[in-house]
Amino acid sequence: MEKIKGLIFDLDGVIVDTAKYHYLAWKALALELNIPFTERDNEKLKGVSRRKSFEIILEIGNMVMSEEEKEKYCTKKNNIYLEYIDKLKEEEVLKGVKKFIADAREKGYKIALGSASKNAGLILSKLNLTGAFDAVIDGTKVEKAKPDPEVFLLGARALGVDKEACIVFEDAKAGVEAAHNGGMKAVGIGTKENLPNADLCISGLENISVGELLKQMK
Ligand code: B16
Ligand code: MG
Repeated sequence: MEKIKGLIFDLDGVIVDTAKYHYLAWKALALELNIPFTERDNEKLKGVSRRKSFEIILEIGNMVMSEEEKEKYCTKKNNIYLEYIDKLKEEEVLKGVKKFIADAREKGYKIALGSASKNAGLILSKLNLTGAFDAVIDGTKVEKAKPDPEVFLLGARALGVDKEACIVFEDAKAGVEAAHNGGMKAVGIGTKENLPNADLCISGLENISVGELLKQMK
């Protein structure tokens, strides 16, 4: 493995558990549309863009909608989601994340965010994490959704690091695939069962250093 110089982190499920707020917002919308939508269905939306998420929900309900209507509902969902994000607290940063990133940065690694969310900037600022990243690539900067590697390739470029010298931290299957499609290794945050293709799976960033992690990946 080439010497790793850049670390690229997904947001939802890696830095903070915003999936529960996405769920509550989609659930409210699904209820309005009379579509049965469970927490299990919500798993399918992880790492997936807002529009694609809504299309998956419409599929569950066997519903068809015009592009214009879809847009209207996506905006509605986002407004509900933003009410939750408004109340987001710094304490909600997942355990070990701040220390892991600060230590890695001190050791000279470049740090980027690679998220599908168009709200990533707002979320980072709510969590007091804006300054922790050398580059932030989010849903406002990409055209193609994961598993396309665009978000991570732009991340590597923004860090000024070769893509082969970057590793990605991801909690979603589509994200692991996106990393691999970009020629990068992926650390799965979760279980091997849920992320069978990840190069290494860990439960979270607590109690592990970047050095230890890279050793385990060899
Ligand atoms: P927004 P990630 C993703 O974030 C979420 O996992 C996914 O559920 C959400 O639909 C997507 O962001 C878009 O979010 O509606 O805020 O633009 O995991 O790529 O950090
Ligand atoms: Mg995620």
